[in-house]
Amino acid sequence: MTRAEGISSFAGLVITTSRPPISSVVSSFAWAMRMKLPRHGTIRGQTRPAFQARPPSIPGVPLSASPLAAEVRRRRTFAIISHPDAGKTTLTEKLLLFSGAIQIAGAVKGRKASRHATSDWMEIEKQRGISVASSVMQMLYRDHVVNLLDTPGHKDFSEDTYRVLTAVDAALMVIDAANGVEAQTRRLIEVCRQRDTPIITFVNKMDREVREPLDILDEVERELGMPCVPMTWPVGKGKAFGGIMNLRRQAMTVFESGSERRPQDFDTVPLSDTDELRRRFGAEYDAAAESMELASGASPEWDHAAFLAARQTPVFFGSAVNNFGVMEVLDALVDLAPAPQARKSTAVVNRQPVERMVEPDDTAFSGVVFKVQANMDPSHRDRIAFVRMASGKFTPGMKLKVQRTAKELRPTSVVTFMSQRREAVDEAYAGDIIGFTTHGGVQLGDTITDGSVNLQYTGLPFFAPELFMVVVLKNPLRTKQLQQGLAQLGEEGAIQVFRPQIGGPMLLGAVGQLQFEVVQHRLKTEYDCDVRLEGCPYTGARWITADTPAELKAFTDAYPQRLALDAADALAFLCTSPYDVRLAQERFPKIHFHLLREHAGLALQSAN
Ligand SMILES: Nc1nc2c(ncn2[C@@H]2O[C@H](COP(=O)(O)OP(=O)(O)OP(=O)(O)O)[C@@H](O)[C@H]2O)c(=O)[nH]1
Ligand SMILES: [Mg+2]
Repeated sequence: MTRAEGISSFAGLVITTSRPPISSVVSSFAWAMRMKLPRHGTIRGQTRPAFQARPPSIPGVPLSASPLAAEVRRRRTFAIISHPDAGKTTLTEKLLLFSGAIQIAGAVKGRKASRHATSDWMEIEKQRGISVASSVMQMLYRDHVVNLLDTPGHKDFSEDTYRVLTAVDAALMVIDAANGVEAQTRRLIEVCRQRDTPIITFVNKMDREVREPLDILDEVERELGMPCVPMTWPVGKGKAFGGIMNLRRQAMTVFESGSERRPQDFDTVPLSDTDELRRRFGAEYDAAAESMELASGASPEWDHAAFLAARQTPVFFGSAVNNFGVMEVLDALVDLAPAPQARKSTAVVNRQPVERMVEPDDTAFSGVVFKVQANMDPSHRDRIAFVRMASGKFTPGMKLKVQRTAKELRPTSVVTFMSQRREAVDEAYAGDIIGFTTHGGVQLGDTITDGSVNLQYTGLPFFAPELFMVVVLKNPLRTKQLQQGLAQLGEEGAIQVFRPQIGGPMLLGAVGQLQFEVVQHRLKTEYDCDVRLEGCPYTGARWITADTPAELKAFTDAYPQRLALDAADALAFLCTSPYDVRLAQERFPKIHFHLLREHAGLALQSAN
């Protein structure tokens, strides 16, 4: 295929594809799914606490359903989100510990630590003590299958976090009690709100000198735009942190520091025993009881349906590093968070796109690739495609199909994850995340089915990068390895890789500066390629489509120096200033300039 044919066939593909109206960058995440309002499940207690042990059933899934529905009902899939350093990875580790999935929790920071956090497995994460990529973990807890996704907080890696949010049914938002709602948390809240993702709030680091709980609650409420319902309430903070009052169990759990403790090791005192509480915690107890009274008076009663519709958030307090207040969150995830819901897909019938809701207990297997990760296991050196299942049942040996290319897949080993530890899957259902080895042919955003249905999920975004660097290889003999490394890291979405049409060195495009550092580091450690990154004049890119091949050709002939193909072979126009784009638009009014690319260029948003 010639270059011109490649471009026009790409353009043709886009034109025949329907695209949802996307009005803003953020709204593009509001992919298929909108939470269905449950018909039941509202819990209203007569007196506080209004939080009861278990909702009568999981809304949205009838109780009398098939074995498939029963499996769906016991699944919970959620992401842990927040600004950097609020304690997501620490909390993840403690959730894994309490569910029995790991024996000893690793520490996030500290180069001396012999054990690192399970979810921070990359070399660079261990060195810096930050999460660079999302990780997926599955655990069993109280007969429920809990799929947990730890996300990176740093804004430079936010594309990964946004992709994860398309794959979950609920979010656990971690707030650093000293800092309140920080900038990146605010952005993530916005994404959750666009998709009506239910949010559970955990206020962390109560063992530090932090802000007043009422103050934090007020801020969360304002930023979230939804009422908070406290489920636990702290007594004191920092050195005087006494513990948390559990409004559900009507007991106070007494704080003790240390990361070795299990939930049963903490002392408890009934809330009715006020004399004892006053004796042990003095003025701190009185102040806490008073502020709790105020908070309860100001917040609405617990309403499960409102929570599922993202109109209310339950709030928990604790100290993740001290294993404190964590069990309450794990129980809430099982008791309150929704089971997998129906997802909107598009099927092409008579060349026309038709919307269809796919129920999680539909028998046909379907799912979306929301993450690709190379070199998770140094001894394997392979690439894993992560699929969030939306419907059906997976069993080993099953044939799968990539909807975009209609190619068949016969994955030999399909796994679930304990971070980098993989276990063979016996069976998996909607909500589960399964991974299979890919040797190319699978892209981020691909819909995978068992071949019995014709549908496509959309909603996985790629943003036009704003930072660009040229890659210069220090040792030219490593060219092949560099090409392989860049192809694989580009496919992962770790960075965007552009091949200029006129040839010359590859360009890297990023949303944040740290992405460059990570890619440089990974090229060296994973592909043995020493590279230098040099500045270049580009400050933006727009993906290009046209209605006819002739129009596209006129444009590409006019700007041969400015065109590049990305990892999905989508054509992009590189610009050195916003005026560039405006000028090009004025010259070629029929060309479409897109700020967002969706999966494989199947749908694009026009720049205004
Ligand atoms: N004092 C105190 N420190 C905590 C607590 N929880 C976490 N930390 C510390 O906060 C730091 C950041 O914790 P992480 O779990 O790495 O935070 P994160 O949200 O995963 O950070 P990113 O992945 O980089 O966004 C670490 O040094 C933790 O030990 C807590 O309850 N109390
Ligand atoms: Mg982390």
